[in-house]
Amino acid sequence: MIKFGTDGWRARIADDFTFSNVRLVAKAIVNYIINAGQKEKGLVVGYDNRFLSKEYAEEAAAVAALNGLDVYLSEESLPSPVLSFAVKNKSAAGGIMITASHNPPEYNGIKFKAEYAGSALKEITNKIKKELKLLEGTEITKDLPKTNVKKENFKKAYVGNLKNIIDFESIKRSNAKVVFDPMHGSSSGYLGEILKEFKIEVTEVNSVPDPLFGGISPEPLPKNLEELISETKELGLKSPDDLVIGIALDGDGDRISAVDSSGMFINPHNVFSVLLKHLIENKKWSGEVVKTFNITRLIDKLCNKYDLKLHETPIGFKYICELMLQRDILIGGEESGGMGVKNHIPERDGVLCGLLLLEAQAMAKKSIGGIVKDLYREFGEYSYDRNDIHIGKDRGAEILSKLKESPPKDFCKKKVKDVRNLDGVKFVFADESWILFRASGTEPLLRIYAEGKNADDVEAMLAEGEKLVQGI
Ligand code: G16
Repeated sequence: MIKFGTDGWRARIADDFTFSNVRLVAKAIVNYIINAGQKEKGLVVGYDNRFLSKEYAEEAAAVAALNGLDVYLSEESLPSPVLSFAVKNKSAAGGIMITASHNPPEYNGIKFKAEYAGSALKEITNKIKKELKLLEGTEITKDLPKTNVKKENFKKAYVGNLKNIIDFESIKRSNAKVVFDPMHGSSSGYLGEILKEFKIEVTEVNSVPDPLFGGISPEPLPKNLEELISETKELGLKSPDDLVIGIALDGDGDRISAVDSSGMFINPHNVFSVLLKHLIENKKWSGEVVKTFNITRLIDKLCNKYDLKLHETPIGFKYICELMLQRDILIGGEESGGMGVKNHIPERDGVLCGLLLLEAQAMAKKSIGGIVKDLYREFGEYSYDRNDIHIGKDRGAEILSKLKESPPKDFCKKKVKDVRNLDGVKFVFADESWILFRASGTEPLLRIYAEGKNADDVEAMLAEGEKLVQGI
């Protein structure tokens, strides 16, 4: 019943996600920490703005305190990367974050951030799963005393660190005008407040915490960003000479997408490409690059141009994190909008990436849309879209295994040049376009991702992909 997916455990509130199960998972994590000999380092606990997240966090904190750990519970809701940063800052054994991130409002979840301040790797979640198995049938007492849990504010230290990374003065001088959309999630009060501190003009939309997320899923996709798109466009018309940008973060602030002054959606592939160019050309940082299996070919082109080693991983930031722990990784990013950079934590961070985008615009003296157009001029256009189909887990697995066993020779009037199985099934075509079929690890969805040279090509591939899936 309790499964760790792409990042942590997620389940429907009051169905599987109950106080009793939260106590059980917290106890399994605590047992893992004790067995790892890290009890003395203590644990940090945080939560997002979802329904009962604060109460679930208090419960998890109480379980850890009862088992003799020093527990630091966040005073207020916070983005997941801020919780991860607190793990590093306090040299804690780990962090429990109550969040279901981008999932619909009826979900909640637990992400476990390990002592290195990033998502728990598979070997750790496997150990936690073993502990859970041992606890099977146990009921952890409710009404635990909450008095021996220390409340802390993790914001100051996190923001202080951002000031070491970001050149706020250059953003201020650039006449940046920002529209920020935290999607009613826990990054509200972060990006906006930080910018205001430096007197950078920012308008916030959807900033009031709402466990129903205004009726959408807090995933920064164009269909969920209507208000951000129209506000940014309006501001762009009013201030044609300024660097106007819209920035959206997901429900727990670890994913990003953006909008330019014309209302054009800047998807995570483009955000990743702009950041990579910025880190190399403007900040003069160096290192290797990691992309997940569903990221644009544009990253390959950029790495080739700058002579950077490129790694490719399955989907899930934990794979990028693993490489960040082992090697000198400059930047790692994924299609869902999770991106992390060096000199920080091995973790995706929407707040930091939003600030880096503003810095990129300031240093290039160009809007984000302008930077993306320059990239397209240099490397050709890359168009992208994704289609999520509601399909049960077993049916999804059956479809994927059929596609693996007998992939088509031709697809959408193109020859299939290569079939790749790093995560799901990917067909690659001679013109570099590709389509990927994969089961989500966070929701009961089959995702179809496609990249092509223009929007019509992508639309045709996605339509054909859906037909192929329905026919199996
Ligand atoms: C989670 C994971 C990400 C992953 C995303 C989508 O994001 O942490 O690494 O890219 O889900 O995964 P899937 O396609 O398996 O649903 P978040 O922001 O929800 O934690």
